[in-house]
Amino acid sequence: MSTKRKVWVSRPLFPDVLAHLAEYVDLEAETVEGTRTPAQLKAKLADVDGAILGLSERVDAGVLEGNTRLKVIANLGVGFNNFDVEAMTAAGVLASNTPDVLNESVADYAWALMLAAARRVSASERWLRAGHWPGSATRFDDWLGVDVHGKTLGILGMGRIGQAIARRASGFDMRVLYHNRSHLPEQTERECRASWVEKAQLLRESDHLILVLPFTPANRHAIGAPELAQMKPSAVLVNIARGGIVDDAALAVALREKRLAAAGLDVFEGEPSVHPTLLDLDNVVLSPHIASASEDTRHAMARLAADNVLAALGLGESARHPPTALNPEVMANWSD
Ligand code: 8YV
Repeated sequence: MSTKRKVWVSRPLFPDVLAHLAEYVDLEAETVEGTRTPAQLKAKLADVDGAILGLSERVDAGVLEGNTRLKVIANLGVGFNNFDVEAMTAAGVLASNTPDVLNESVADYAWALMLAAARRVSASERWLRAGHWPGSATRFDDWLGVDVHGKTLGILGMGRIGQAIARRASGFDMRVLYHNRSHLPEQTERECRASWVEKAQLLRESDHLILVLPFTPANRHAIGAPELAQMKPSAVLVNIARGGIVDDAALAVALREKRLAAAGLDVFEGEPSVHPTLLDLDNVVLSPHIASASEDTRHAMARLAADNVLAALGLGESARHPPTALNPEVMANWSD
């Protein structure tokens, strides 16, 4: 019988990362994407020392109940609203996420959505692909979007990703406003060329508003009908944070009624389902939660998740020092 620790990876992961894990542990890695019921997840976790999970897997007290073997679960994402960290701590399970390695790629993608939504990239491409161009020259006054350069960029949630988004704005000669619970240090504000404003002012003055908030119960529907009503009808809204931060039904109505020019959405309430009205509208660019999906960044996220698992199990280069643990204090109570 193997004396190696057992690790389960709940979704297909890069072969090099799996090979690295397999040097140290007895590895069971899923080869197809799939969702599991809480009971199935509970049964899987009962049988392993460590696991790497994705955002669609919710870890709470129920899933961990009676589990005396599990030591660590690494999340493949910086956001960890799928983890009840308190329950994990109570169960003696170390939790980790993947901060920082994705900041720049997610910031790039926020810009991609903002530019695509503002300049109607997706809608015009759909029109072209549908064969409408030949025989109907584009009119001079067709396909008019809104400019990005020289406008006011608003950022709601100014953590490390928000700051990376802000830094890109100087090349576009934009004014940058942000709202956050706390002000950034002056030095960081200077580097980002960003000024703190109240949320109401941010909503009123932003030509482009990018949401980068973590999902917490307090942030649910941080942008709903009342907030949308305060925005300029020419504004563009971008959500790369989490589904549920925007009231998608209210957004769909605002976009349909042209009370908002356009939106770029990478995350959705109840994803992978998308509000049907959003699917029908031409003034919204939609993508399937891929803001961090560059080759380099997804690799870095997977490696970081693997490093956390190995380290928590006392293996690999940083044994016992998981690099991005959310509750490192649990390790003090481990007997092995
Ligand atoms: C996802 C994300 O992890 O890091 C996060 O919080 O939302 C993304 O990077 C990734 O898209 C896999 O679902």
